[in-house]
Amino acid sequence: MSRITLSRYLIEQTRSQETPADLRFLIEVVARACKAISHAVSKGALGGVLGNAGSDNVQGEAQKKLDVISNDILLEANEWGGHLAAMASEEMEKAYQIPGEFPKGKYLLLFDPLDGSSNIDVNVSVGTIFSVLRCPEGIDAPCEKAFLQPGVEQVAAGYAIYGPQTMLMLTLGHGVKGFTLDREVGSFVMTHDDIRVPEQTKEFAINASNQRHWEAPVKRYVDEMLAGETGPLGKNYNMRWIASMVADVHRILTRGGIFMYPRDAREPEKPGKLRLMYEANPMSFIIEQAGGAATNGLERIMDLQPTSLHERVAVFLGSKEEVERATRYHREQQ
Ligand code: AHM
Ligand code: MG
Repeated sequence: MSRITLSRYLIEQTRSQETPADLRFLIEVVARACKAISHAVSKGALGGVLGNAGSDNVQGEAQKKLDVISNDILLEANEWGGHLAAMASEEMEKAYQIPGEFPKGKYLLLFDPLDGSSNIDVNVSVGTIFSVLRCPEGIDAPCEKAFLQPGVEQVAAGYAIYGPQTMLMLTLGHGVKGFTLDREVGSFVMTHDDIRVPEQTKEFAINASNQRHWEAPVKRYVDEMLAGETGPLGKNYNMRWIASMVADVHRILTRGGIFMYPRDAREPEKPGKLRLMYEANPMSFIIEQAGGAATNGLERIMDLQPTSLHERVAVFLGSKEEVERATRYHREQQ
């Protein structure tokens, strides 16, 4: 059987008129940038790319050299093609305007250029997460306000994972497709058609070192899972925590599970660690398109109205039954 590359998949999507040509081009450009990031990541110490860049991002986190390199790769790849109105990134405080010499398009691109960056220097999987929105009409220089659309407005989302293999997982709103990078040929090839998250699971992911800071519903849920088959859930659960959301979500897409990064008492003013617009929303879109669910403990993440570009949110996503249980425990607590 002939191989279906990402390009062929996108062209066929355009032919069936489900994907406009400029959106197809946008995804191809993002995929090309992800190949370049994969290449940079894989060089490691040989390429002199490990370690800190010596700067902080808008959230006050120390930027790694590869955070900055990945951000630059995505900006440079996407600024000239005429498909974007503006970009926003975890690594930039404000929206990035398309330079005046280039034409502008109708989409907004948001990304976390290198997610899981605490894992870079220890050679553990990291990734790129992206989300695509339409730019509201009549806006010439889209500022933060243009981006503040709920996740249900996303027209595409995906992530690249740089692990033992480099893969690109993509949704255009009708299911999730997985592509593996064939390094010899240089193209992404479809290897996972119609990915589905199993509805039930016996595996959960949470940073358990924060246990003393958790709210009561999370403590209850995790205690019940830890109680094993003689406990109220009647199952022996396994736990995994990679500390790269991309890698944890990828495992859940592949074999099920629930991922949790709850609000906790460390920083009461922040509703969680992860960012709504370029982490939680795209991952929620992918998980929902694969038959899973994603909430902030009370509401569907993709229904939340963002109030700022770098806003944080609590995240419970993955296998439907487990996300529903975690959400129910939060609602009962209200
Ligand atoms: P980053 O975008 O700065 O890399 O931070 C997000 C990461 C997620 O990938 C991961 O789920 C989480 O932070 C890990 O947090 P912790 O360090 O508490 O384990
Ligand atoms: Mg991240």
